[in-house]
Amino acid sequence: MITRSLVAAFTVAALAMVIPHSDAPAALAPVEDEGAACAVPALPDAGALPTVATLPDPFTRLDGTRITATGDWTCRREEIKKLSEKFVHGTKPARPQTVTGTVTSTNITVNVSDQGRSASFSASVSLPSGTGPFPAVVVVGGLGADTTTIKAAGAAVINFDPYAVGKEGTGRANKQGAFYTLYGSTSSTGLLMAWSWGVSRIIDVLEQSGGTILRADATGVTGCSRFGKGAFVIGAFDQRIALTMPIESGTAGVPILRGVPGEGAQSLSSAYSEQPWLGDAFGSFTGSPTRLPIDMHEIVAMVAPRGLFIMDNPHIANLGPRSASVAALGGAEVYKALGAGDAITYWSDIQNGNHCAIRPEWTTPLQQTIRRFLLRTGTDPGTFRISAKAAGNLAEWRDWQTPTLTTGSSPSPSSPSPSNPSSPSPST
Ligand code: MCU
Repeated sequence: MITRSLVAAFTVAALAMVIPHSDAPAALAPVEDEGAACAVPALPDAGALPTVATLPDPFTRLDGTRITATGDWTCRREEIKKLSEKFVHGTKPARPQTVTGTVTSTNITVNVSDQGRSASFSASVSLPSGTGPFPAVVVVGGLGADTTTIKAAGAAVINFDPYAVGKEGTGRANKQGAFYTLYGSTSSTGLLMAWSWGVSRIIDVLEQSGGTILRADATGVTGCSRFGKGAFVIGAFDQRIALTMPIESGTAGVPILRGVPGEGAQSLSSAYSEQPWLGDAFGSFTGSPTRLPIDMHEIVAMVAPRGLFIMDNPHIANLGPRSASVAALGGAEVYKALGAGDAITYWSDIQNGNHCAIRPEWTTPLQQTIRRFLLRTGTDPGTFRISAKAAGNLAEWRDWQTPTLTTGSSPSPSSPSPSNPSSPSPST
């Protein structure tokens, strides 16, 4: 089956071959996965992985060569995506055979079917004042998101109940929710990726709706705690999402997996067994994250060059805020290499230590990132405001340096073409 995203990726590739990057049309529609057409080599076997104490080099391909051009990132990112699916999160299936639905000023419905199985879910909508169509922020799970500021900045709120797509409280062999209705209750895909799939289907419906109420090309996502883990994965795995804003996500969210044991954060085995958030395959790595050929700085990098605003809490060691700062700093190296160093913000410099509190320190950067990446009326640069209480040191975690990439694509068998970063460029 040739999926829509595959077709779109080929279209992007074909256009990019004839249109130099700088002249590419700004309005080229983003796709869920720009690298879907990349030829990714065979992934390593779980049993044959070397132990590597430091963070894997995001710029080194599976074949051992390093990328040299910005356009190479599309296919390197695809490798990271596949590694994450195999070892950490579980597979995100391509868009199902049928996606239909409706968008009104109060509600979005989504109907999906694939291979004879069908499911539906819905999300409520709350519009800001003014005249649409509006950009929208998907609020996952309703916890800790400053919806007053989001709406005051001019974005609608889509209240997404992730449990409709992937329920908590089930065993790994009995997963429930719309995702598992389609792909089976024994699917090895974890809840976070199921939630990601659900939000991607909401965006499919926004696209089909013609964007008269909510714009399909200006979607953000946020959520706190377990829903921050979700917001992170949702933003990483759909390149149509223009702004990703995880809050206090904790273990299995932003923090580097390799840093969690030393920091005394919620242990990997605790997070793995508390809920099936991560994929089943992660079960063999809870005691040995150093065997993983990937770490969360690369999930940060998957968001690049799109808007990313990571909010964290240095007052709760259980959340792994030091390890989260290392993930952000490591992922920011990819942002820098792509010329988008100011599209990422990490902010843990906050007073109130209550988990998922609405915080005054985040009001202004929240407004600024929404204006820049969703309304596209602002240019405020992102910033790193790391609390001294939980400041990680990237230098202790890496033995690679950040390359200076040439613009465009280097000749490489795994690069189909120069890619056109269809998400907003840092200067827009
Ligand atoms: C930080 O996210 C989780 C944490 O991983 C869990 O151990 C705890 O039970 O719940 C947190 C959360 O989602 O709080 C609302």
